[in-house]
Amino acid sequence: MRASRGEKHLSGEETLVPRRDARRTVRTLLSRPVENGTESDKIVLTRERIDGKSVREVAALPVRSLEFGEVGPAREEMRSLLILSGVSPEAAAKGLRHIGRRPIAGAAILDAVTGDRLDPKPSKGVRVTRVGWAPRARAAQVRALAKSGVRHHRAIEALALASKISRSGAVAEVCRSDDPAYLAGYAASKKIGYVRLTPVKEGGDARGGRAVFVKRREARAVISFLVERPVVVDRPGSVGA
Ligand code: PML
Ligand code: MG
Repeated sequence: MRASRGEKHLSGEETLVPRRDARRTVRTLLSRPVENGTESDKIVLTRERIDGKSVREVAALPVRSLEFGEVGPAREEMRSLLILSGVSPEAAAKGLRHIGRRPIAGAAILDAVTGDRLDPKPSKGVRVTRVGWAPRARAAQVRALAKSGVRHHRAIEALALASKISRSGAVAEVCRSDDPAYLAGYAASKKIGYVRLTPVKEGGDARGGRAVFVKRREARAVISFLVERPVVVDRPGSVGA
């Protein structure tokens, strides 16, 4: 689902569900832009049937949440986590700048060494599609997150996306919400898992985005995995401090 107003991207969401849940899911997705308090003048929803045999099943990344008193130290920790995952300091800085700009519909693909943009349409980015939770795993993950005080649907959706992205061959990923009222963001990779950080922006700021860092020679393969490969998250990730 993509919601926009004029040329401006407002919100988007993907999911992959068993056929019997398709109708209900369509209704939920169509209600999101209203829920976010944004007024879209166009919503595009694509429903697509996927061949079950092509689906890859993965476990969710383990989750940790870090709370900071201010934005500065939270962003500094985000930067360190990217570097720990194998991103160069220069590329990490470019990624953090990207997620502080006006949102685009998809993720920016960045060279993990130079920080150069590698995706073919920089004004759009790459939309990570064909990913969703197996219903039982989702319910278990929702319970585990709730126990640690995380209740927003953004967290569960972002965790599915990050779990797919971490299996794409990408080095790491960083994300900040474009919802002006949602102040959490995360850094993720196979090495560090899914690390939520709060606050990564000041309230009222509608800038945000997602940057995926890759080895330059693998960019094409990563992009095709992100867009095409159906992935179901069928096991919840551990939730720690
Ligand atoms: C979004 O949906 O706008 C991105 C959310 C990023 C943070 C999710 C979380 O709370 O873990
Ligand atoms: Mg969004």
